[in-house]
Amino acid sequence: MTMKLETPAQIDFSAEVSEWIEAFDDVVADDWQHGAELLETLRQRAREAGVPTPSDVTTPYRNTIPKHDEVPYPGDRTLEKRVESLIRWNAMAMVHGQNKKDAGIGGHISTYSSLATLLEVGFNHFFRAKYGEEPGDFIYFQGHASPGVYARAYLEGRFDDDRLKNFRHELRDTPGLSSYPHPWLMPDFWRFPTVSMGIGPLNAIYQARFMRYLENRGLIKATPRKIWAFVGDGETDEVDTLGAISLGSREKLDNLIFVVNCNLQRLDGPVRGNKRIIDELEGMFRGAGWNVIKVIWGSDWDALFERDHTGLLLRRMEECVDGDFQTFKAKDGAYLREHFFGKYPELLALVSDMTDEQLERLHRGGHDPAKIYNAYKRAIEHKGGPTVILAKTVKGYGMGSSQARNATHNEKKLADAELAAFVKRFDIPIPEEAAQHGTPYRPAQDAPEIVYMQERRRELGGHIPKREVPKLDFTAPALDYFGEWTAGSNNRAVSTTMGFVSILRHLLKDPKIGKLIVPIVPDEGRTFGLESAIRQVGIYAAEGQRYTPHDADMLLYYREAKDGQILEEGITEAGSMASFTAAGTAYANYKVPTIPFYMYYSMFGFQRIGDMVWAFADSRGKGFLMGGTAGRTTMLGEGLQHQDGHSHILASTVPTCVTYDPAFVYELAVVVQDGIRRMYEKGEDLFYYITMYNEDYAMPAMPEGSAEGILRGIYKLKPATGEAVAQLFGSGPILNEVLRAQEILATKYGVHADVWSVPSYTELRRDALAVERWNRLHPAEKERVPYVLSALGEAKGPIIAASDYMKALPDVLSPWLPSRLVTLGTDGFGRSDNREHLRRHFEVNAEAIVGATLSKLAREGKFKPKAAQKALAELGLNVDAADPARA
Ligand SMILES: Cc1ncc(C[n+]2csc(CCOP(=O)(O)OP(=O)(O)O)c2C)c(N)n1
Ligand SMILES: [Mg+2]
Repeated sequence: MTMKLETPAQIDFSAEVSEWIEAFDDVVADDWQHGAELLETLRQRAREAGVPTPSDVTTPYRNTIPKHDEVPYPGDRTLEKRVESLIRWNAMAMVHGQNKKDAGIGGHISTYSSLATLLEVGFNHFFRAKYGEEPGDFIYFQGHASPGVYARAYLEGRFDDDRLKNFRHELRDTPGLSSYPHPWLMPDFWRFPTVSMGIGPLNAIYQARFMRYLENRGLIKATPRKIWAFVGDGETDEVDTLGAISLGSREKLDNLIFVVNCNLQRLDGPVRGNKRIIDELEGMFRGAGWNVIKVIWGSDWDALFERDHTGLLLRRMEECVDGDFQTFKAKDGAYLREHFFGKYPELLALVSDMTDEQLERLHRGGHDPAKIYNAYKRAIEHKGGPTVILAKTVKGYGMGSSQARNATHNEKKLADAELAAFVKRFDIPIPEEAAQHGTPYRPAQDAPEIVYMQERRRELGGHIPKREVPKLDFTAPALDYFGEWTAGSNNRAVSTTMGFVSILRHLLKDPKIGKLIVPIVPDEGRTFGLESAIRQVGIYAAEGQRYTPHDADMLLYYREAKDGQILEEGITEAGSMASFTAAGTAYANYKVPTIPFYMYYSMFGFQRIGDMVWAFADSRGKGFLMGGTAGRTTMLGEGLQHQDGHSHILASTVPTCVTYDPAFVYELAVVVQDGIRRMYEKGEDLFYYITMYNEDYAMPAMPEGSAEGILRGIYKLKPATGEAVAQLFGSGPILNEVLRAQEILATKYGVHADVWSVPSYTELRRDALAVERWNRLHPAEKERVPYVLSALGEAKGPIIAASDYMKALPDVLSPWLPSRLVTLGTDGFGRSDNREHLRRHFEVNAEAIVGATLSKLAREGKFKPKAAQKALAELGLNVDAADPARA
């Protein structure tokens, strides 16, 4: 039976509501966290009772931490302000001075000016450089705020004047300062490259997760260490920035703190002119389960809020969008009075006793150390998940007429009058003339403010940022350790992928280095046959396995464990790459030389996450990228999107990436062994890209003495049975087509050719370029010979190179093989079909290789042209087919 309810308007709840509120206030007055718990419990109860309780993801446009819950600021505000002013000046002077000297050299001043207080509170009170013997907090700085980080290091005495003067002058005679955070360029300073927007925050999330992984696997001690990521509000436009935030809450990463510098602007103008970015981000982060702390208004607003009993001030704030807030900061106090407070007489009255200057100086929360301190304190104390601090700031803060202007991002120089005003405002004791030239200023090391800042850092364990690489203490397994894989497969048809997985399992079992291996997969473990490894070492799961897997009664069940070793990332190549980055830099960041093997669909590697690979290289990352299901014609069936014929070309663009395209398991074993040796035993800053295939064939035993050739990029695999008049190059599974072509050429056409395996065109080219450079710079010395030429020696005749990649790959050798090289490759879009048809289509099968050899010999007068033409027909080559490069 349904009862007719009275409409709420007819019931007067007010007395009851007051009672509830009073009771709630009592609880909160005692402990706000109890209040939060009470509300949560009530909400839960309501849900059980069927009362709809959609919870808000956004809250009013005010600070999350109310004034009465703040703790007093523990630092010396005067000295800290002094230090901050000096840093502001030096950061600006550095950029300004450099652009005056060298117009167009660039740099940014407005970003740091918005970020300064947020960083300084961290440097003075939070960022720990050490936790006992363990490394300290990790800080991902906004990349283009680096002048401020340099300026602080300068005050700390870490850089001298010469170094500062070489900001963006890295190619001068004294060491420079790189434009942005680059461990490659400043390996003892920067840890994390961040300036490609979105990469810093994404890497920070996976770094936090990797830290837990190392703790849960017992490789490092658990510490209260935090990862701080300073992120631009414009930077949150990048999918990379927000795309993985749910991982933070899912994995309960309370070691992770994002600070979003909400200066409401990006490069061109407002981030959300017509909305409020802070509201948007609050909703997203809270929805994703993060603890959100908004730091919107500075302390001087508190008094206004207190005096405003009607809530009108908040209402006025919520009427404004970011475009308005930006305008208020770009204009003066009089404008704010008229256009913000002036809308309502009550608000005008509220500020009637304040001067325009006072109104102009009403700070935003991100410029108020007390507000920031309280937010940071709550963030580090928060348990059970990550925290984001949304701090409202002013871009170009203190930069006079540039402040909060749309164009402020690209401001490099201030006008003379503005410089004078800046120096005056921040009380920098240098003459006007010096100010105009951007002269840095550093008080003596015994000046009270310098003593103070140094003492704060001493207290927190030392200077930050700092990157240190521990002394090497690693012995790589020797090649005979891989004997099972260099011995061949005994005619059993296997793929290089299967070979690799068994090598990986062997490494995982190793009593010494096994625990350091970090297998990473983006939901492709089964594609690569990793089921047995999943059973062997388990999938990492911070909470263990809270369910009984349906296949629990099977041998190879889906095993998740708290100390599981495999990082099963799900379908996120970007996330997997971020894990690869954390693991590949752990040798420096955690002093634990983990060896990541990231196995993925080669097509979804370099072309998908290329910028992250670049940052990985910049970070001096080590490890193995294993591009599986590679090769445009070897990956059958899947078609255009999956068939990779260019990852080796993309990989070749990364200076520290060593690439190999092994045809046989023994080649792969040799490469993996040498990779571990070079990266971890010798300490070379390299990483490896190795392609793996899913085509099964018998793996031969390693020919005696071929290791050097494999590693350098070429060796003779199968000499001709008669006198060779041509040379055939192959790599990956296409090498089998080359071997078949050798056979056809000899038996059908009486043409003898040597077969060469070329596991790395890229390494051969790099060697040849280096040799050539040396020759160019030493014209009076005996000429050196590139490895590819010395390996070829007297080998005669044209060279036909067939590849499962674009022709551009073998073509990298053409400068050294003039008029000899004919390249067959897989330019063009892939197709769904089987290997036989794909190789015919792309003209990389044995028949096409034979045809190309005869054709080239004919052109050289060594084979009858008509006979060559006839042979093409016999071989079934369709000479009128459309060019696959464009088909
Ligand atoms: C991937 C990428 N795209 C573009 C840029 C160029 N860029 C550098 S800073 C910037 C604006 C940044 O705005 P925001 O994140 O809000 O930082 P703010 O300077 O305002 O603190 C842009 C577009 C870049 N560095 N990386
Ligand atoms: Mg911004």
